[in-house]
Amino acid sequence: MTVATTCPYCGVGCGVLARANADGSVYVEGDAQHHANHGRLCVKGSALGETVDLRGRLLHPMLRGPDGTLRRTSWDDALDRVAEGFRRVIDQHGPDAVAFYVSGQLLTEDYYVVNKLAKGYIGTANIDTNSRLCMSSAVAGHKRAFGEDVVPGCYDDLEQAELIVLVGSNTAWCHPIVYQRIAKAKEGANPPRMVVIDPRHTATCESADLHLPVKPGTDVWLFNGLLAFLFQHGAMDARFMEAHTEGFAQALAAAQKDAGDPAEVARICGVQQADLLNFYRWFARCRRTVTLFSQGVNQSSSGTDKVNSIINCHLLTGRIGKPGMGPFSLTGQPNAMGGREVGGLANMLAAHMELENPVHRQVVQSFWQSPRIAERPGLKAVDLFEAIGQGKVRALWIMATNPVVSLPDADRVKQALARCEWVVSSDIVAQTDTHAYAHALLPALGWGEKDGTVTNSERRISRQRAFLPAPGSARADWRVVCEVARRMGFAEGFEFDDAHAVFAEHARLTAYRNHEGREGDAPAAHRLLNLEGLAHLDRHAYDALQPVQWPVAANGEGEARLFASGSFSHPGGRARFIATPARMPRHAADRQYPLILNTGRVRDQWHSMTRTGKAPRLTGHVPEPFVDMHPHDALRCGVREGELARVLSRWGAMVARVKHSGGILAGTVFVPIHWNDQFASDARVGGVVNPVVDPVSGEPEFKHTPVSVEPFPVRWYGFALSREPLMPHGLSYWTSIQGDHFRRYEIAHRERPSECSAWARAWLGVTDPEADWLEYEDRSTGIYRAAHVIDDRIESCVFLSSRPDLPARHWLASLFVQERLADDDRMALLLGESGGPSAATGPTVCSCFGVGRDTICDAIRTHGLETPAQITSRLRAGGNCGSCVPELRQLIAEVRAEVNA
Ligand SMILES: Nc1nc2c(c(=O)[nH]1)N[C@H]1C(S)=C(S)[C@@H](COP(=O)(O)OP(=O)(O)OC[C@H]3O[C@@H](n4cnc5c(=O)[nH]c(N)nc54)[C@H](O)[C@@H]3O)O[C@H]1N2
Ligand SMILES: Nc1nc2c(c(=O)[nH]1)N[C@H]1C(S)=C(S)[C@@H](COP(=O)(O)OP(=O)(O)OC[C@H]3O[C@@H](n4cnc5c(=O)[nH]c(N)nc54)[C@H](O)[C@@H]3O)O[C@H]1N2
Ligand code: SF4
Ligand SMILES: [Mo]
Repeated sequence: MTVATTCPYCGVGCGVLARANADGSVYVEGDAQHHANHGRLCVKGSALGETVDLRGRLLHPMLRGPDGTLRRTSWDDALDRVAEGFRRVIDQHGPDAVAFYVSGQLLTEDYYVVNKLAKGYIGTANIDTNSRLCMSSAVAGHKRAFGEDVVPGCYDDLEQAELIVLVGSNTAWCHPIVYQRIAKAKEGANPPRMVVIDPRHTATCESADLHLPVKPGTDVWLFNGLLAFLFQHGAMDARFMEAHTEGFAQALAAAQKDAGDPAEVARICGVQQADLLNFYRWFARCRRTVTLFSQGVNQSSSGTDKVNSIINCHLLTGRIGKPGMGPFSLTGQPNAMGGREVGGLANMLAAHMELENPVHRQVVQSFWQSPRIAERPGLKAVDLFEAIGQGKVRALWIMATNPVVSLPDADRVKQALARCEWVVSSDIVAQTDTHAYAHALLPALGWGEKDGTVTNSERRISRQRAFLPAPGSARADWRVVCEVARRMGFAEGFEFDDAHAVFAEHARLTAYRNHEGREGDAPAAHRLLNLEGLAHLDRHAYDALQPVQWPVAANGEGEARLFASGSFSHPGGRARFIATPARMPRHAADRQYPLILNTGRVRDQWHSMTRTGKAPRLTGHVPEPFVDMHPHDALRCGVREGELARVLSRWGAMVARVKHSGGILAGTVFVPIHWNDQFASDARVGGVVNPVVDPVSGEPEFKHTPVSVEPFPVRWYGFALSREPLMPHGLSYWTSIQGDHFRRYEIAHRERPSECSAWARAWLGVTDPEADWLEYEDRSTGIYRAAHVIDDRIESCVFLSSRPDLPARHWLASLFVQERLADDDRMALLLGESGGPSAATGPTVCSCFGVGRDTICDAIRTHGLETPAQITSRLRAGGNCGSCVPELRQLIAEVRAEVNA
């Protein structure tokens, strides 16, 4: 049966139609009825079917025994032990000695019950989430400006805008369907202008009319400068400001102080003054302007000020809540928004009520009928792990997040967890870097198995529905929380039969005494988050729920845009300008650490790769961890493209392959966040990142750490492809990559094995002297090649060289899908090159059809192709999900430049 569900990756929140086929495969396609995507899916969404198999899944509860190993146990035992662990710590050290660290990848129902358990029953607000690392600056900025955490606009605004500004957002790779909507609008009758503000030249810049490569961390200058410019040029909406805002004088004074002179702003931001003024003029002129922002804004020691400096410009021009305009925070995770709605952050209560507000506390407690209510804010993520390290927090339940990978100063996180008395992790996979420190593992239902709701960037609540059976003894996270709550003696509050019952309670709380706890009697004196129209859904209606944007009125209608009437959630109903004095990032580059480390995402991987790392279709685009640097810096550091380098900071170090994308500013380097100890020897960038946080939101400064880069000396390079997993441990460098019918290992080592043959046989596990073993060695050039063949089918192969220039992996990979090796293939294996025409395809660009860079460039050259559509019609590349279209555009430009040169 085909079900309509929602993609579990990014906050675009695309609708997916999914079905389990009789042969065990899973079919997915975009849901044409879903408003977020109208039938489209990006490459990650399209590959969802390849990620739901049970390889690597955590299927049963596990407890760590006295000998330190994890052993399977029954749910009863595990739940008793988890409850006992928390109870013991609370009895001895009080409620604030326990904590929950949860995730924007939980469903709203999961989030609701765990927040209720912590704040209403245990009585601690020590529940924080990975959304602290992601959205908390946006939340704080919204609250300061609007009085409530509200994204005012909707995706339709993108199609109605005249100007789209993307700040600190690699939308093409991280919110691909939003990007495709913008790209499509740009091909329409009234194409919007598009400006990208990002220190890197990313795929997102391919459709941009203007790219401002700002110096990292300088956005507040840029937007303060814009505010001053708009004021100076009379571009404000005085009536709107007068009637609906306050605080302008202070904000303007701060802006003029730092950024009154565009020449000075251009200098500080490191951009051409003419470009800066173009942007300012376009902004001044285009009433229908949407400013989208993401982690280049939020993940900064001035993240909240960055957000407000953007919103200030929208308030000045009255561009908010109306079609085609508004500040637009792009949500990272699929349900970061839902988590914010239920209050799953250490400084919130529930249903957009405030922890510090005594009326709100009373409202929530009386609704819950709970024995207590947390009275003061709990610890935010970075502080929480600090407190764990100090022994102040002694029991921790981690849910759907991988803090050893994703927190800053992540080696300290390891130390903290190692000290913690009682660490529980609920996850869907058995092995993660975090699980090495857990005492109990609880198997959760994953996407396709679980059932509930999520809210996307435009406030749209959609159902995730199950279409797969629960594997092993995995259970829904909310159910596990309720079981533990019951065992801790809190039965009454957690008697839910199904996800629907949880959702209904959450919806009722949003509507409950909604007008209380706000000063004044203006129409704004209520919480906008109100799901009144969903509070009385029966089970059937919940199952049939169509995607709807909150607030949801009693008649079930949602609202596309908020604040259109100019009435905001602050007492008195006015929006607030916030004075945002510009500040440089906390740690500056110095002689020892002269480069600035920027971190972020690549197109085809999701965070710590527990799901996307399984899909061969997704691993070809960027197979290995890399450090992207400017050739000048590489020269200075003594490292070369394709070789390995160590990236070091005051906090830690990691190793990755040097890359010159051409899109990076001198003085900065970029490292992706995805690789960790499950996939590489030493590529966890979180260990290098400084633990600086924004003073208002507590969000870490992930985009700005001073580092140095140095060669990682090795004597030989190599790779292996093997049908069976190999153990690469012990090698100086390795990355493990899932291929189609094989695993690939990129390796390097300090010492060359004295006997390559013996070493290779041992590593590939070929002990039988009679085995069909092909090998070739050239000692003068340090080249060694070997392959193991079983029944004429390739089983594994290994290639070593003293230089990183090894044969193309793509044609070797193709041998693994063949049933029989031809004689030519045997010869080619030993020669290290394919005889056939399909030889070098280059790294994957189009993951859907597996089309490589070299193939595409050849076609562009040979056939004089000029548009992505022409490439698609020749090679199919770009014709499915469209995620690679920005890169196709880039390749066309590159080939053209090459031809013109
Ligand atoms: N493929 C993929 N997509 C994802 C995810 C994923 O893991 N993989 N994760 C999802 C999640 S949770 C999130 S939060 C989003 C993140 O989505 P994005 O925020 O778009 O992604 P990032 O790569 O973290 O960073 C965005 C950009 O900020 C830029 N930047 C760095 N410093 C500055 C600065 O000082 N000023 C400005 N203006 N820009 C700066 C970086 O160069 C980078 O290109 O992606 C979501 N989508
Ligand atoms: N250096 C640096 N660090 C960063 C960032 C950055 O830009 N730079 N970005 C930050 C941001 S924005 C984010 S959002 C974080 C993300 O960082 P994390 O949250 O640590 O990353 P994930 O790999 O998504 O972790 C999700 C975990 O939940 C598991 N899981 C999946 N589905 C379920 C489920 O239904 N139930 C349960 N219980 N578990 C499940 C997965 O297997 C995985 O182990 O990283 C942050 N860290
Ligand atoms: S844009 Fe891609 S990852 Fe994001 S929700 Fe849509 S299909 Fe999923
Ligand atoms: Mo995120």
